[in-house]
Amino acid sequence: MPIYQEKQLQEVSKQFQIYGDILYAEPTKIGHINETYMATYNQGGTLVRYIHQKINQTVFTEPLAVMDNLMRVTTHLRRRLEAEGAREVTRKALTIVPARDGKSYFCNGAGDYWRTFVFVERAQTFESVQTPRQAYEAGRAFGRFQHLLVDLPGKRLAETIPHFHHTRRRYEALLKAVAVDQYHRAAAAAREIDFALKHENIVDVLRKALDRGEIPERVAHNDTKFNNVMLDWESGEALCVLDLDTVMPGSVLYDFGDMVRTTTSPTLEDEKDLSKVVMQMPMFESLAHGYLESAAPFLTEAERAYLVFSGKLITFTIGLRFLTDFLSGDKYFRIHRPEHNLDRCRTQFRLVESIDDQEPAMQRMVKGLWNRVSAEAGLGLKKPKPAVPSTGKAKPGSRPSRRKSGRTHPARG
Ligand code: GN1
Ligand code: MG
Repeated sequence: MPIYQEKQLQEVSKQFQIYGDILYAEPTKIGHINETYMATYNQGGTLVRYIHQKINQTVFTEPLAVMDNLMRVTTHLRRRLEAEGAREVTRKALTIVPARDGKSYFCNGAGDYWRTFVFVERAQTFESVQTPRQAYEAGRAFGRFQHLLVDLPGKRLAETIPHFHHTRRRYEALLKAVAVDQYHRAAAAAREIDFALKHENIVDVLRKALDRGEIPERVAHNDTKFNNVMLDWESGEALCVLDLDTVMPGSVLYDFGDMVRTTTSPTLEDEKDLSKVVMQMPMFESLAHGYLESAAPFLTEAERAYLVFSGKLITFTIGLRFLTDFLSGDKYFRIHRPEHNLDRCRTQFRLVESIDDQEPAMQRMVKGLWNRVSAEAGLGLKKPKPAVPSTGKAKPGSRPSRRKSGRTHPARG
């Protein structure tokens, strides 16, 4: 990871409308793509923190489009929250600090694009889910995010990474990497390649449903990893979601799928002991419960029908991407050890198997939860009756307590 010299970062920091003297800046290890620093300033005797981030232009080739999307999305979120009378809005939607010239970014002489965010204090992110309550909060946070953006005004958002969740294209990219085998790694990944080939039958399902209009295109986050959710130290509640560079037209199912991938297994994304990788039903139940509660106002019956499948497909798709990157010399995802991307791929594929094994039970769970959530919404908020008829027994989903406090570790930015 090319770490910026502190002196250079100090120069960058001066370009933003921050009223204080920078004391120090530390790189944060979160995320595989951008370069992120948490900087501490002395502002009139009080320490305040900001995030400075350099956009990875190999991945985001149109940084201006990224920043334009980001401004539109964060402005809209803030307006909607203010209209609701929300408190602590700067903890609930990312706030972009303008550059000295009023732009949302600073571009230096080398052509690097930097942006600055207000640091959300007394909150933190986690790499893996510790409790069902956290899974519930993640589901609720992203469902709410999607809901707040349903009426985003203006033209269609830019596609910051075209065909981002286009599984067929990801699959073709893998085939190409296998054929070229530039780094002579295909032999080491023979089992994983075989797994990918055996699952070709799932690659087109969501794409086709979108193409025939069965499910709508919507503004989606597209990178709903659990570590992109900020949880309040005290209440454990989700405050806001981070990492908005891939917010663009897509499907809410891409988001739900990536939540299943990152909240239901107790393991990290690169766990080496595959026996520990498992889709845990209580986590899925809480995740789906939180999500359905906040997405109920807009989610269609067809979207609900694909929720479980999306978990399998997106996990598979990210697995394809890790595998392709491994075969292609680890050019895309930052790695911290040899074969890191292969380990990540193995974890994804193991999780795909685990979801596969439990798919019918997960489907029943979603149906039961929906019956409950929509009935509650119908009683309390006078929502329309659910489109899905009540079938069988509704599972008694454990609605996690909203009171239980979260862990109180220092935030890492
Ligand atoms: C990347 O940088 P990070 O960790 O937020 C990637 C996601 C992957 C994820 C896998 C722009 O996200 O699509 O799911 O790694 N983001 C981009 O951990 O490619
Ligand atoms: Mg990201």
